[in-house]
Amino acid sequence: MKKILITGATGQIGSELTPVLRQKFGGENVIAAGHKREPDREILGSGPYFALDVRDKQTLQALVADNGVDTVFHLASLLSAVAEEHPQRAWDINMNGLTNILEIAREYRCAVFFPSSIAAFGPLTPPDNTPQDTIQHPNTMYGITKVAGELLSDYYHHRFGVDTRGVRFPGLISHKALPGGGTTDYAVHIFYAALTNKHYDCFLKRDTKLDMMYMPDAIQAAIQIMESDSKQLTHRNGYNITAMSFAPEQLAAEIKKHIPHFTISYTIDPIRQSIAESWPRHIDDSTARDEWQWAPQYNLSATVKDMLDKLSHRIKTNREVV
Ligand code: VAH
Repeated sequence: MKKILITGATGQIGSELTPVLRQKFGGENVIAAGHKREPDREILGSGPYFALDVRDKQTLQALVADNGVDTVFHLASLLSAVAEEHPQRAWDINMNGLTNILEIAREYRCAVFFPSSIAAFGPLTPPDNTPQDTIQHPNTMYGITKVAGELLSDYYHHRFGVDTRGVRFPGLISHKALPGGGTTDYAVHIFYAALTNKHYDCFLKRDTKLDMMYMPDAIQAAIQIMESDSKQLTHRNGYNITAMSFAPEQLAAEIKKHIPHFTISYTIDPIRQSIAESWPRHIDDSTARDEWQWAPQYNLSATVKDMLDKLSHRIKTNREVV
């Protein structure tokens, strides 16, 4: 990796991956592209940024060609809940965006990181210790675009030799950028609510167990798989990875250890509840651990402690929350 393009650079993953890659490879060598006209100061001030719609193949191609990009982290995507509200737009952005990236990668010999998700599984998938290779029959538009994305990425590798790689991310917890329109967003919003008014009204049922991961582990996974020896990767796209699995009531109990008066209530959002119930409760990530030594660092207690430390500092210093 020498010259990197990150699409979706202003999103929940992109806003943390961009500074880490710029630290590692040099600001000028990491081009950030996002749908926002005005990203946050950190991204604007540390390297090149371009406003970009990933459906605009011409602009995307010019960015890759003019900058000699050799690796693309393609993060631009509509997430699960908003994709159920706007399924046709989700297919357009998620699939035509990916097709543009893969076609340009084929022409300019770029490696491509594609983030799949546990959403690539569905109600027929074994929900506990979900195997790497099993039934994938998602009943959400987001999940359909993730399965299709995994298959298309595999195809471009086998048919055209494009170096495509990817993981199935669980719900991601982060303190830099708020997630936009996901089903697991409760696991981020709860921290802001706990610190600002010691109460959170959760849109998922108290016992809805889902795989989760703290963002530093997610960033490490994305970089580690792209730096792995290609010969080690038999699965290539869509590696199961997770760090922990918990339900809202367990997360609330962990937060209460730090904020004793914190309380949680439940006002269920039927759409996001039904999406969550179609996903596995806990996936088996032994294949990623075997093939490219995946190893998360943050469990639930370490995540809660770091999130509360970082966010309370942010709220105290009143720094922008992107
Ligand atoms: C979502 N955060 O909720 C994403 C993620 C597994 C969930 O893909 O849509």
